[in-house]
Order: sequence, then C-alpha cells, then structure tokens
Amino acid sequence: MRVFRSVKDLGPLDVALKEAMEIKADRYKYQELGKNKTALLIFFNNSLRTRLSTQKAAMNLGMNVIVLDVNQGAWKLETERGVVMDGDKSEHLLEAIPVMASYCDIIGVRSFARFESREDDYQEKILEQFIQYSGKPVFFMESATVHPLQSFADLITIEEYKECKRPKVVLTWAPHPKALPQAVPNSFAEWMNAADVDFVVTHPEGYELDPQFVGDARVEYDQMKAFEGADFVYAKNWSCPGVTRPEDYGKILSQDMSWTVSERQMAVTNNAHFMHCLPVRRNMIVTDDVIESPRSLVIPEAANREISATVVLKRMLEAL
Ligand code: AN0
Ligand code: CP
Repeated sequence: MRVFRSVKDLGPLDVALKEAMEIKADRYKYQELGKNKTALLIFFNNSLRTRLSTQKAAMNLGMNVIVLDVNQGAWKLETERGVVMDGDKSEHLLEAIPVMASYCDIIGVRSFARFESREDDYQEKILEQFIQYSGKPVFFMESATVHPLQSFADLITIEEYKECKRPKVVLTWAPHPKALPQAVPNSFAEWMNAADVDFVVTHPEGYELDPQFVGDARVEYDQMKAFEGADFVYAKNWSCPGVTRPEDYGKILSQDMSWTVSERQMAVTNNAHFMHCLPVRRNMIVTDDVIESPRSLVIPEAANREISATVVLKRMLEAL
C-alpha cells in the first residue's frame, strides 16, 4: 500500500478485519518488519489519539518514530505556489516535503480543512502535495476531507460488539459551538457503505454530506425516526459541507440542542451502543448519562486506533 486515504486502499474488508483481529491478539507479531525503518508523523493540527496510537503502532512493528508539530518550532510554511514570500512564512512546502521525506520511509500527515475554499479542501491540496513530492508512502491522519484510521478503528469496534449479523448503524449530527470539519462523517459514511451493515444518516437540513462519501446511504431528517431499532449510534458534529449551497461551506447552520444524544433518543433504539471518535464536548454532543453508560464504546473505540494504525503501517512496510 503506497497511499492510505480510503476504504478502497485496504482491499477486501473481511481480510483487513481478520488481519486486525490477528494483530489485536498479538500486537507484536510483526515486530521485525519495521527494523531500521522510520515513520515520520507530521501534525498541522492538534491530536491526542492519533498522535499516541500511531506512535504505538509504529513501535509495535519495531519502527523508529519522529513526530513533528509543524506549528510548534518548525518554520512557518507557505503552501501556495507563486506567492512572493515577504510575509511571516519562512519556508515553502515544496522544499519542506522532500527534505522531511529524506529522513524517513513512511509519512503520516494530519492537515484539517481550512474552510477558506471548499475547492481547495475537497481537492486535498496539502495531502496531494505530500503524495506527489515526497516519493514515500503517505497515510492520512485526518486530512481536509477524510479520517480513514478512525473509520477503520470504528469498523473494527462494530465488528467486535455487534450482536446480530447485519446491525443497524446510525450516524447522527449533533450540535457543537465551533465549526468542525466533515472528515470524520465523510469517512465513516464511506466505510459503512462498504461494510455489511444497515446504514442510516440523520442531520438537520443543509448538512447533506458530499455524494462521493455518502453515496446512496439512507438519509432521514427526523432524528427520532432514524434512531428506531438502531444497534449502534455514532454521533458527530460537522459544519455545512456546502453541497446544496456552496456559499455556506464551513458554516454553523444549526445549534439545535434537541439533537444532543440523550436517554430520550437512546430509548427508541435496540439498546444501541454509543460511539464517538473523541474528543467530545459533553452535554453538547452527548449527555453525561449516555457517554458513561455501559453501552458506550468510546474508550474501546479509541483503543482500536492502535490496531487500525498497526494494520496500515504493516501493509505499507510490506510494500516498501
Ligand atoms: C476534529 C474534527 O471534528 O474533525 C478531530 C476529530 C478527530 N475535532 C475537533 O477539532 C474538536
Ligand atoms: N479521534 C481522533 O482522531 O482524536 P485526536 O484528534 O485526538 O487524534
């Protein structure tokens, strides 16, 4: 595997899930694979889980790891070609990428949506430059539009906790005080469409996800109706994807607190498990009671980030 951004990059999901379970049973099984190989993890944005779980995954495989927080100590980077660099940015991404690549074998990049231009974000301008100019395998650690390591961990978690063959999985929008990216719901929708589940998306009008990710998934604007009989409830806030009105891209269209996941909605589910990628704002996205309930999977879900990252790095090491 040279690039990891989409569910398609993994190949057949049953094979990938088997590999994940094998690694979960013995996470050091491939500790010789990464000997004298270096992973470079580059963060343009904050992280707790991705940073720690991906480092741990690389160490499971015997790799060396370098972590760079671009905004803390590195030179401020210009990302647009053709700019006269007379401002506060000292270095251009076009030099920085090959320099960084020269010190490593595999590169992970976190670079969130900037919300300056829908086109720039959805064209993945930053990650595409890493793919083009690094000459190294690149995996996405949440880009402008996708978060595949999260969705893979979510899929592993659903596989572990499902109580029927084809569970009903509901992705629900929930309110949040800041405009958040669409990367998590985009990838979750993409992965659930590829998995053997009954998938439903619910959100207020105007929050329609990009068709390239949501595909033909059932969209239900009535949250209570969507929750009926659900086996898994996956909550997430996202800002306006700008599908129906491009001028609203990245805006907060609703802060309707009736969408906060509480016992009221959970009562109509099939005793559903609650999921969220974290970090989560309590009593905005989900009530204390629901996130603390025995049906909440937020901690095992986060723990599975180590497993999804180990599978991805293993696949990339095998292809070096
Ligand atoms: C980010 C987001 O919503 O994309 C990261 C989630 C993994 N969340 C925040 O910025 C709070
Ligand atoms: N879920 C997730 O990616 O968390 P971090 O932003 O803390 O890495």
